[in-house]
Amino acid sequence: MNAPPPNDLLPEFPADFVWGVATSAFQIEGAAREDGKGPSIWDEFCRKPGVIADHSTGDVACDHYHRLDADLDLIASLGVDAYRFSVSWPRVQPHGVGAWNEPGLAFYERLVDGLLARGIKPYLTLNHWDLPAALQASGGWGNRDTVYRFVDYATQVAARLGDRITAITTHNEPWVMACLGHETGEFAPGIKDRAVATQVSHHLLLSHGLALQALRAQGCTSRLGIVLNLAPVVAATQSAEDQAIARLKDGRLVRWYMDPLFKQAYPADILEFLGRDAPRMEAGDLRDIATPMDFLGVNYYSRRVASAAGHWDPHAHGKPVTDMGWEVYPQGLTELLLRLDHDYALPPMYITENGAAFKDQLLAGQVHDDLRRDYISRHIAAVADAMRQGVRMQGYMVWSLLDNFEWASGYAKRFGIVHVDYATQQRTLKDSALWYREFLRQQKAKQMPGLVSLERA
Ligand code: IFM
Repeated sequence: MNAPPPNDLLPEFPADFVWGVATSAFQIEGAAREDGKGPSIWDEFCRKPGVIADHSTGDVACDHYHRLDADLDLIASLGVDAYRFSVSWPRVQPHGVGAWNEPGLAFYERLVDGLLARGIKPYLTLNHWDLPAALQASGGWGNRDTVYRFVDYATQVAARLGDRITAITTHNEPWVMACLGHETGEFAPGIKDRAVATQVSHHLLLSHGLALQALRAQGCTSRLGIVLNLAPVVAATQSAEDQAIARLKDGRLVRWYMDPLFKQAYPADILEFLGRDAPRMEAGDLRDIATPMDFLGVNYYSRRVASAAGHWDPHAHGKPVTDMGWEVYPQGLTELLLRLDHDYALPPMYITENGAAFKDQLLAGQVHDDLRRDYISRHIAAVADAMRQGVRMQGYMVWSLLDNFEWASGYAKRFGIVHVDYATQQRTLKDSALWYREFLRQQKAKQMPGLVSLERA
């Protein structure tokens, strides 16, 4: 891997650019059955034999539910502006319909108030995949009724917390929920049916638009948006087959979500490809999906290389890869942002997730994760590159604050800038966290030299 840009070569970002760290409820909270929480589809999925690499569950995870104050102090110690977290729907509404669970709501209230007391902006995600299991029993996201249940849930959370939340994201990565959850079945709820998957994607998008309308109607002042996992998709070779596959994969990953959200239409080539598996829609759905947003969140990890010969393995092609086997390709982030900016009329964008899993070693209380530090700094440089070329970016958030439950990979893959010893739950700042903290300190020193020197005096 190339050397990262030294800190003093990373450009100065605007003073209002938001720097953060991100997590999600199921991946860190634990307390899976406490204080009235209902089961989610991930609680149930983890119990199926063979679906999680290390046979683990989210029952304890990082035990964040019981360590909230210490974890908030940890976040504050990094000097970030924002913390992106998600609310577990079954913790606040155990069955996804009907009664609300007061201890669950109170937990998130403590979380939000704790952030504000430490001067950190709360960025709340409503759905980071942990649908109440009771809703799956009646078809989950494949059932149009779940759309209306989600709107109820969104309005309840916003009524309770919205006055203190900077930004609300409806869904995190609908492509993952639809495709990995319902087409390949690698993720919860483990369904393998393309028609269901496309219907799920439509319902996720529709519920996003309707939730935005409902939140605005009730006077919610938080900024409202969605988070998509996006990547440039390039063909492995110039061959017509590879080009066609790249176009198809781009259509399913990028245009299938971006076009309805910003152009009020699904891409015609993908509708044709899907044929009988295309989603059933009602009049007005596309108009509702395209309800204007205040921001778009982009999660970026790598590019995709499409090949008619099957899976294109970056490692076999001599490319640097992370522990997930994903190519390290920071310039893909600049390419992606320029392309989105060119093809769509967008609100400002945030990088809501970016980071990497590497094999870390905790030795004498330290983790020298140079590869992760290099990854993060080179991606920050890639964001700056896009901004220099005119793209409106408002923030960058590292995935993830803590090592955590990496879905079907269990706890084997570590994405945190903070190491978690799962036996003791001890947290240790990795070198990447120390680097990020120093980078943010330098950014602020450049922007407010007077303030920083006064603080130091
Ligand atoms: O851990 C996930 C996160 O939940 C969603 N985006 C990608 C991350 C890394 O795989």
